[in-house]
Amino acid sequence: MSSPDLTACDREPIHVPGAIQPHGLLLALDGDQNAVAGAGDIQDVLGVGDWLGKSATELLGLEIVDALPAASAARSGAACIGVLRGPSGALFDVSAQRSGDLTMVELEPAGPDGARLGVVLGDLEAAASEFERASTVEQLCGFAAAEFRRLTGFDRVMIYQFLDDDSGSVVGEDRREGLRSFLNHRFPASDIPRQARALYLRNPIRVIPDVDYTPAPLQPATLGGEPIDLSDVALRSVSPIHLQYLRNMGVRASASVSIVKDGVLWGLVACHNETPLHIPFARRAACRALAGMLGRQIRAKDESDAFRERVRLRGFQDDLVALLSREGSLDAAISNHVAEIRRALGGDGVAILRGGDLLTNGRCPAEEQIRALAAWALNRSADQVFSTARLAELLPDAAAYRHAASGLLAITLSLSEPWIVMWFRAEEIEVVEWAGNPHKDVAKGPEEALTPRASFESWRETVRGRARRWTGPEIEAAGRLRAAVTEVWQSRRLRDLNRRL
Ligand code: BLA
Repeated sequence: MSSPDLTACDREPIHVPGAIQPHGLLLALDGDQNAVAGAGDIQDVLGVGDWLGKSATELLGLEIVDALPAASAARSGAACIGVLRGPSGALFDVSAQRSGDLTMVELEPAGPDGARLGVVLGDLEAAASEFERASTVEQLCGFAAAEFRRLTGFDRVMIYQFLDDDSGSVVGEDRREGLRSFLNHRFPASDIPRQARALYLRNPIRVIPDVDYTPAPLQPATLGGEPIDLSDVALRSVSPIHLQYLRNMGVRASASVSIVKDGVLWGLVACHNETPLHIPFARRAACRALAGMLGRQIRAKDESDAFRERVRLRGFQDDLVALLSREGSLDAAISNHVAEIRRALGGDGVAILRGGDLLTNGRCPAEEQIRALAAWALNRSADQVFSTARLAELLPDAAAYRHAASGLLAITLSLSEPWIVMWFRAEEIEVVEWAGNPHKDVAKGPEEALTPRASFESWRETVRGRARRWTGPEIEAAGRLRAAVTEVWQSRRLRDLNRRL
């Protein structure tokens, strides 16, 4: 898909679709609690004709209206404020929240007994305690898929993690027997455009009980000339492109819950069903809570991994600095311990260039390639550690030696001499299994409309020119190593100077 198409995807104003999904109804109340807009089958569900302009008391009854202020004050998202029995006897969960000057009231079919609070809380507690048993993020995501599936009853639940380039990978999955697996499959960034990701950070759960719905238009469509913002409305009508995407995938109902880590959208719990399926309010609230716990567990696991790695690197580094300080001359110390310097940061190779002298250890590019690379890297690593796991993308000449150095970590010790240390990581050819060829389906529908891709068949791509990533603790350790060597070097110079005086 070419880039103009992608930006067109990013521009679709999904927060103002002008309609809701028809399984519930929406009333927008003004400051005087009069209905100024609405959508859905209001007349039949509430048994009131001509509802526009009527007061919330007339439409919803006193009990609901009394609970409205509490909902407006709720700290996050919509609050369930009661159950309403329509003229036909059907029960509806009523939820409300503030949106600018308006109060948005939503009614949707109340769940069966399984959705009652006590049952839901029990399920939530059981799910959360399961999380505690996981020792790695990978295991945690596997457990999470199973627990979300238990909680929602969907055919398939996936834990979908966003990667650096906004593509994503399925890192956990639980599915009904007989369904194909998407585990470890990659999906391109364009499947979930930027404004959708921004909205999902703000509004953590979305449900589409039936992708084949007919949208129920808002009446009126605008207020004071502005379209009505449905960002936080659960019934918000969904982008038609995304509905087609789900149909192409064979999905009839879907839900997705945001996984937020440190204020950033880490991933989504993506749920699919082959037949229509609605998750009532209480169960959605439980999903939100469980996704919050999942985000915190992922952070805790990441932090403890990083802590362990820092301790390991510190050990290496302390040994190294002790070795360097013990020897008489720093140059001799460095040349005697190049292998230790390489290993300290997990390089497959290392090159140290000082003045014109070059020392290497392990798997390195050819000498003239190292010298050219050093000239390129010197300024880039002058003030801070330079690191990349995709060198040839920044320096096309490096493609010639990508087998030895697709990854580069560099520190400059002196610009004037010059003096630079470069750690290399070899290319690791990665076979990415995409759910459908992301390069092929540029399909445009009739009248140039954007369409999602039609096939989700596994498609393998071999990705070259990439190395194992340098971790945060490794990059920090390189910075500390630079400081330590500079310090040893300066104290030597001072000592030599004192001797000469
Ligand atoms: C939204 N796309 C989404 C959402 C998901 C995906 C999870 C969130 C909405 C939801 O809850 O269903 C994609 N679903 C996936 C992926 C997996 C999955 C990757 O299960 C993998 C496991 N989509 C396209 C193209 C465009 C596009 C080409 O394929 C744009 C031209 C758009 N996707 C698109 C839009 C939304 C979306 C606009 C927002 C839908 C909305 O919230 O209104």
